Amino acid sequence: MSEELFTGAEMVVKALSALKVKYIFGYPGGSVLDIYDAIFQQDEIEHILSRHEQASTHMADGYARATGDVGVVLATSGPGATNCVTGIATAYMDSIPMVILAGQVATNLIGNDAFQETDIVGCTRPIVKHSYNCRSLEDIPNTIAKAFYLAKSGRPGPVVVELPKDMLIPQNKGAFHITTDVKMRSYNPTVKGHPKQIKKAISTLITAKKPVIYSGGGIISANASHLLTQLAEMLNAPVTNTLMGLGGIAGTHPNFIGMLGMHGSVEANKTMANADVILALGARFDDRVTNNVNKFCPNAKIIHVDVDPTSISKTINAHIPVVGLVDVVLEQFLTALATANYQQDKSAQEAWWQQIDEWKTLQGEKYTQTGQLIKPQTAVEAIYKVTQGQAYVCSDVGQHQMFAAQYYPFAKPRQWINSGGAGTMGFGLPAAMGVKMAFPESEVVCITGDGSIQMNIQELSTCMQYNLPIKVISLNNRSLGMVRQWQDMVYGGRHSSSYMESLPDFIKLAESYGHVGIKIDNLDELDEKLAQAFALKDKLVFVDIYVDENEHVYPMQIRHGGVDDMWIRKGEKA
Ligand SMILES: Cc1ncc(C[n+]2csc(CCOP(=O)(O)OP(=O)(O)O)c2C)c(N)n1
Repeated sequence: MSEELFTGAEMVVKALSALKVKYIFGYPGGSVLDIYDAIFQQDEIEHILSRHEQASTHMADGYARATGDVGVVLATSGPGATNCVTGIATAYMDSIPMVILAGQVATNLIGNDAFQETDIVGCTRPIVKHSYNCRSLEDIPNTIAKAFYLAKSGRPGPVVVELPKDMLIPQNKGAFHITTDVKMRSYNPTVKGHPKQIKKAISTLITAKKPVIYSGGGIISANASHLLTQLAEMLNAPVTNTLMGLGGIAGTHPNFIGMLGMHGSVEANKTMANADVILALGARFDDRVTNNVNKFCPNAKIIHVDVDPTSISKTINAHIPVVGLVDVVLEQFLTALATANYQQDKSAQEAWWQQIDEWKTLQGEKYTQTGQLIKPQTAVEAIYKVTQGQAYVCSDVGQHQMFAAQYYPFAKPRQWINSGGAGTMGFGLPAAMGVKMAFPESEVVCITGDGSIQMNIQELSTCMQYNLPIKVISLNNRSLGMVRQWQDMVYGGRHSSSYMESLPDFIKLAESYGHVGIKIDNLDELDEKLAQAFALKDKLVFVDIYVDENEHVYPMQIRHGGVDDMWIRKGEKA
């Protein structure tokens, strides 16, 4: 009996099915119409039609961040593919597993400046983990399987697969073979930490007098939160999380001392600056954490655990590098501790915690709410209350993002979804849509700003089509608040292009897409109207909260200073 033959387009869909894909986020166009036709003729995979390819990438990204699975994007050649670039860069910066299937003109036209021809592999080369040009029909299934494997394994990241039109058309057919259990000789990320390094790390940790655990997004992507929490409790060590690592340990856990870095807590940054041992777990010492690298934590011995060896000692020299998957290395640490006969210096520990508690009081009252004009921090605390701390919180980029990070203590990993590395405005709404697709029964909130929301507001239409009852909450300060804050603090208050002198009526806009809009502009109605919004379980509600436009995000590291050189209030340093 002869083997059944398939078109390349059918193979794409069959491969995705074999890889257990549920959703493709995309937008059609000439070069990928055969794939759309193949999608139409099956019902295992659902295609989600965005209104802009950038949004498709953020949806796939949000889906990947919430589930840990690979997010899948499909775009046509040329402008469809280039519209994905910002989303690919966003995923790359935060190590998010994503596969982007990009159409391409037929192979005989490549290089001819053909209609909708862009070298998308070339365009995205610096912002992908890897990319593939499919040049043979039979290669399609295994190329896609490899792309998935690369996207998810080791340090995750986006992988582009370019599919020329002639590989997809009905005239060309081939046999379908796929190996989903991929092994690659040329790519073998280190899994286990080297036993000698584990031993060194453990003896350094148990003799530390002023230890701190600094953990990042790697803890979230490795599903290692429970191990981190266990280690912190065993060592009785304080834990600080990066913006990407929030939720890695519960925000209410007694060992958690807050976020560190540019807008980190006073106690977290002071603890880092004065520590004798820093255990960095799945974090990369980026500039939003370190401030001036030459002044960074001069007295600390640094243990750095990361699956990506190029991240170790990239900006800050590690005394004890440990290459391996952070969950596996944490298991190794815990086993070593369980079998080691050790005694920690209890009085040193007590003194260290006492010192940290004193630093906690430094910032005192974090903000003051007076009168009816709502402070953005008050709004975030009200959102925390009404969602009982259980919602998935997606954010855009700006002051609202930092207020959300500071005032919504995240109970669990993957609950906080934001663009940390790239800082992509326009990320919040589509990312929230991806999360809602993954967890339709969960409350999903998008905390946004009046600037950011306008960068992908067209997706309100997609939310209607797919019935995604997200709560979009805009902390509306009538300005690009974070830009204005920098202009206040660094540019003598010269507000160059940080005010949008015309804003839409967001309530009417939401209504025009078929959703509900609620405006809140005084404190007395904040809790009640938020409760009304969240009671509308089956509706997308756009809540437009008028907040104090003069508020700044504090604490804030002082530029070029050490990690703990901070403004704690307007005009006051820690
Ligand atoms: C795509 C993109 N363009 C520009 C910026 C620079 N930027 C960072 S924060 C910000 C202001 C954001 O304003 P808004 O969304 O209203 O939030 P707010 O700071 O007022 O809370 C800008 C312009 C960015 N991060 N992303």
